[in-house]
Amino acid sequence: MNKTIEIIGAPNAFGQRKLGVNLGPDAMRYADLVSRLENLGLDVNDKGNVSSPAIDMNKYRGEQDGGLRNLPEVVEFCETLCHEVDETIAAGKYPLVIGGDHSIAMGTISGVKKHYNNLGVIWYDAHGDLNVADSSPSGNIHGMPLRALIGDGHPDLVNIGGYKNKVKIENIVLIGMRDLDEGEKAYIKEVGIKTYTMSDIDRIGMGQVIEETIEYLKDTDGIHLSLDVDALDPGETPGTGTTVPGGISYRESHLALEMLHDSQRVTSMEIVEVNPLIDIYNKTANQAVELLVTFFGDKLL
Ligand code: 5AB
Ligand code: MN
Ligand code: MN
Ligand code: MN
Repeated sequence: MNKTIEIIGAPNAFGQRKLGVNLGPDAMRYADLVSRLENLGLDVNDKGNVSSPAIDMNKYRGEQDGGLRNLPEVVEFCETLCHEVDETIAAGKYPLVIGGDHSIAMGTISGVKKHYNNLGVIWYDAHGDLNVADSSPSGNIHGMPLRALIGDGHPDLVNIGGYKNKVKIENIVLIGMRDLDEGEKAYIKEVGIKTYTMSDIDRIGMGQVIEETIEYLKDTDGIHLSLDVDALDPGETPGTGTTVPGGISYRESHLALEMLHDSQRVTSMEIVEVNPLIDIYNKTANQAVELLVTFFGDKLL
C-alpha cells in the first residue's frame, strides 16, 4: 500500500437499539489499531470521529417511527460521513471507516461511489441488510443499508450524498449469510444477487469463495469491502449486537482478508458492529484489529 490509510471513526448507534456500538471506533483504537498498522510500515492518519447527533436516551429507547427507528439521526450521520469519505479519497488517501452500526455503510459507500463508475461491493455479514421498512421485522435501519444503496427504501436513505442508485445488483457479493428475513430471501432470488451462505463456505471452502468473488467482480473499477463482525462466529467473536451461531471462523476470515489483500482489488473498507459493552475484555475489537492488520498486508513469512 503506497497510499496513506485514513481512519474515519463512525460512532453511530442510531441504526439499532444497543448502545455501545457507538464506542466501537475507540475500542478498536484502544486495541492499538493505529500503531499496529504503522508497524507494517504504512502511513496512517486517524481523522478522528465523525460528529454524531446527540443521543437522547428517552427517544433512543422509544417506539419506532413509521417503521424506521431514528431515521433523521441516521440520515444526518450518514450525510456527514459521506462527505468525510469523499474528501479522503479526493485527497488520494485510502479510506478505512470504523463503526458504528452497519447503517453507516450508506454514508461510506455514498462517499466512495462518487469516485467510481462501476463499484463492486463485498458484504461480509451474517445478514443481507436488504430490508425496506415494510419487510423489516425490527424497524432497525442497520438491516436496510445495502437495499437503500441499490436504490430502494425511504427517499432520505436512498438519496444520501445527494444522488441515488450507488450499487448495481450484479456488482454485489454476499458472504457469510445465515440469517435472512423472508422478504430478503425473496428479493435475493428475484433479482439474483451473488450469495455465499455458510453452507456454501462449508462445502467449497473460504479459499474458493474469495477466488470466485474476485473473478465475479473482475469488471468493476473498485471494490468496497463492508465487513460486519457478526459474520464471524459468536463463540469466538461475541462483542456485537446481532449474533447468529454457526458463523465464519476467525481463521477463515484471516484467509479471506489475506487473499483480498493479495488481489490488490479492494479500494476501500469499513468494519462495523463492534460493541465493546457486550464484549469480553475487548476481544472483538482486538480481533477486528488483527483482521485489519492482515487485510493491510501483514505476512507471516
Ligand atoms: B446487521 C434483521 N434482519 O432487519 C433486521 O447487523 C437483522 O447490520 C439485521 O447485519 C441485522 O432487523 C443488521 C433481523
Ligand atoms: Mn450488517
Ligand atoms: Mn450482521
Ligand atoms: Mn449486527
